[in-house]
Amino acid sequence: MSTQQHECSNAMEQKIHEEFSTRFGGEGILFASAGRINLIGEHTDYNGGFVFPGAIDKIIEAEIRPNGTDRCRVYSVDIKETAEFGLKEEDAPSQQWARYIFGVCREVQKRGFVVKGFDAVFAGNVPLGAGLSSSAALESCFAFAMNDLFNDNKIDKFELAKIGQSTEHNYCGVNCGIMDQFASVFGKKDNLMRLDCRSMEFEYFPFKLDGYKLVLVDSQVKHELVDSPYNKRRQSCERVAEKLGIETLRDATMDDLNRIKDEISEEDYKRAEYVIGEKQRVLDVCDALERGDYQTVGERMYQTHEGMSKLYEVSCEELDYLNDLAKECGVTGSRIMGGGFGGCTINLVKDDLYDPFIAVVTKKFQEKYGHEPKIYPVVISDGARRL
Ligand code: GAF
Repeated sequence: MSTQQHECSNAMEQKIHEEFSTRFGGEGILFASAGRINLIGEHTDYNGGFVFPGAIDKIIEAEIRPNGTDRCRVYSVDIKETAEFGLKEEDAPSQQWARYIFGVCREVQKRGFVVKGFDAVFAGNVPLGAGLSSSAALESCFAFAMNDLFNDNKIDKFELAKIGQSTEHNYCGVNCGIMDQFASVFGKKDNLMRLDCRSMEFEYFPFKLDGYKLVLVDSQVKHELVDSPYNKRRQSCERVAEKLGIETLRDATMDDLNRIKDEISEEDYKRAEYVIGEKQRVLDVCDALERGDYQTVGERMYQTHEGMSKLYEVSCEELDYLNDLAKECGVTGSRIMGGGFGGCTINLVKDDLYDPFIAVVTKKFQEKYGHEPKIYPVVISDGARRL
């Protein structure tokens, strides 16, 4: 962890603890979980394909203590709001942020595990709406805590990730795949993870870039997946898979798709074409990384951007502009990251190009859109944990 991050997290812990002792007296136990990046493999998770994420040093921390009742009292330091709720289905809180926590509690209970009343204070430094999965970080932090505090850690880690995913489906209106919660739960310092979202097998890839850096450039166009076209993208893929008589697009080839071209809409065709290409790109990037072939990694990243922009149509003007700037500066690879509709580009930049690239992108973006993009160097870190 960098010194800066450590100080920041200490300041956050201190603030959390002050609020906890003022509101509830005494102290609780600290838990944390992380946001994530994804090197490549977008919108492949719910299609049974591969993803290649890692947890990052942007985290959510929560201080939690069982309170001996059947009610939960939670204070958000960042939003400066309290939510109080019971643990039955009809007790859902009205605030969206609190529904993530309530949903986690309910999903733990639905699986036959225990949740009792607790008091909690939490804060985070995962930028909201930037495509870094602040919601998965929140879900994983509380899922991990409920497992630790009330269930002797009997719930396995995949189930913790699924608890977060089901929370999105059942309490937040987003029909997401498993990538974000998986990354947030399984994240390991200095390692990316290649996950096969059909078999759920995964392997850690030590993340060492020789002569290159990864950096996120945040357009600050807020991405909001709730009630978004995200769910529509997923429906397109499911329609095509159904037409092909397969479970997911993992098993589809371009030949298969072309066979049914006349029976599906032009839009569904484009969505499936993107997914079929993206499945292969993840595998190509993993192989290329092992050979130290950053040129190929970068090319695939640009191809993903093109596909997400033109075929999957989840980009926006600002992100396309950031991608163009990266290309103009000679950046090795750049693409929109995460679900889309705003947020960040992820950029693979040669060490000696890093400073000039950041200077150009900051200046030109500011000139065009009236505000600077935010820059986040990527530090691959641990996922959910008790501190
Ligand atoms: C969002 C979703 F939550 C993930 O499941 C994944 O589909 C991603 O968009 C796109 O790759 O982050």
